[in-house]
Amino acid sequence: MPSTLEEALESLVVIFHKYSGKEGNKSTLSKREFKNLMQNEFTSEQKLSSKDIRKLMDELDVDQDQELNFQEYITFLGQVAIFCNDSLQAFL
Ligand SMILES: [Ca+2]
Ligand SMILES: [Ca+2]
Repeated sequence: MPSTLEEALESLVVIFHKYSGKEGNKSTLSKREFKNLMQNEFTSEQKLSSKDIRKLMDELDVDQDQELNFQEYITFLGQVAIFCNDSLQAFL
């Protein structure tokens, strides 16, 4: 039986492909795919505007090919995880 961490990692991969396979290159996220992912998978009250999402995508697109590959996506999730950890520390 997979551990909680293994399940979480699998989810990161599955969610990436759920969106990356919608159009164009099946193994990268286009701007539209990334926007859909952000809007559907991040449910915090503070929704990012389309403009914010575009800006974020530009920052994350290290090789500037206008798509997010898995490496760029996971770097982003790493940053989100660090942010969550910092927020959590404030309550400990
Ligand atoms: Ca794609
Ligand atoms: Ca890229």
